[in-house]
Amino acid sequence: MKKTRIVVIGAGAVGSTTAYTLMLRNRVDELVLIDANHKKAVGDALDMNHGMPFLGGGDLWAGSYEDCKDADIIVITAGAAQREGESRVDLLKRNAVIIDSIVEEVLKYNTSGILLIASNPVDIMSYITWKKSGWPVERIIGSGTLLDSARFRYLIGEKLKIDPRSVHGHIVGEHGDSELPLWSLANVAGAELSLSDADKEEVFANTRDAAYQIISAKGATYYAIALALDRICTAILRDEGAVLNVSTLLHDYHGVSDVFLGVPCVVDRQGVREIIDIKISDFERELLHRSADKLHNLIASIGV
Ligand code: 6V0
Repeated sequence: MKKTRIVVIGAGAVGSTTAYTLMLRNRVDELVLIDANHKKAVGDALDMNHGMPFLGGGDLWAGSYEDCKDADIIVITAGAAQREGESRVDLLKRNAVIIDSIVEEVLKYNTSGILLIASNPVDIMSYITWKKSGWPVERIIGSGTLLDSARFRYLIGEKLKIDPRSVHGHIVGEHGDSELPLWSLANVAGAELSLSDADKEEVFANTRDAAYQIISAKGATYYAIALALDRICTAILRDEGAVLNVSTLLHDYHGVSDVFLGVPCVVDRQGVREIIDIKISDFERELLHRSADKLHNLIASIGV
C-alpha cells in the first residue's frame, strides 16, 4: 500500500507545531519539514524523532522540495509572521512573494496532491496559490475561518457552560478583521443560544481579535491553528466528508464570486468536494459582500 505523506513547508511556530500535532496523533506514514532555514527544520526533526520511542509512528525528516513528490498534502505555513499591531493584510505583499516562489518549487515535483495554505492573509495566499498552480480549485484549500469558528464555539461554550464540541457556530468570510459570525445558524442541539446581545458582541469581538490578544501576550499563535490544520488533513486522508469552514473559491455564493473566503465546505479525499448552501440573513449577506469586496480590492492592488 502506498505510504501517506504530508510535507509541511515552513518550520516556524505554526509549521513545527502542526508537524508535532500530526506526529502525536499518528496521522501519517511520512512527515517532511521544509524551511528556508534548513538548520531549524533539521533541529525540529531531530527533537521530534527523539520522542518516537514514546509514541511509535511513521518517519519524519527535514527535507527538500524533491520530497513533495508523492505527497498527499503539502501544508504551506511559511512566511513572515504577523507583528504586534500589524493587520493580516499588511503582511500581504511580504508573503505573496514567498508563496509564489514556494508554489513554483512544489510544482516541479508534485501535480496531484492537495495544497493546504495557512500563511496569512490566508484567503489571498490561497487565491495566489490557485492562480499560480493551475490546479483544480478543489485541491487548493485555505485554513480559512476554521480556527475562528473554533474560537467562536469555545467562547460560546464558556458562556453557556457547554462543551464546545456540542456548540454549532460558523464564522465566515475573511480570516481577519472583516470576518462575520452567523448568529442566525448558531445553536446547541438545534436550540437557539440563550445569549444576550451584549454577550454576543463580546463573544464575537474576542473571536475576531483573538490573534491580536495572543500575539500581544506571547508573539505568535500556533497551538489551535495546528489542531485546525490537523483536522483538515485528517478529513482529507480519511475521506471523511467533514463540514469545515475552510477557504475556497466562491462562484455566485450569495452573490459573491472570484474570491477565496471561509465558508462551510465538505472536505474529503478530493479536497473541497462542495460548498454548503447555507441560509443567511440579509444583514449577514451584506457583511459577506463587504468582506469579499475588501479582498477583491486587495487582490487587485497586487495585480494577481
Ligand atoms: P514563523 O515562526 O516566523 O515561521 C515562518 C517560517 O517560514 C520560518 O521558519 C521561516 O524560515 C520560513 N520561511 C520564510 N520564507 C520561506 C521560504 N521562502 N521557504 C520556506 N520557508 C520559509 O511564523 P509563524 O509560524 O508564527 O507563522 C507562519 C504563517 O502562518 C504567518 O503568515 C502567520 O500569519 C500565519 N498564521 C496563520 C494562521 C491561520 O489561521 N491561517 C494562524 C496563525 C498564524
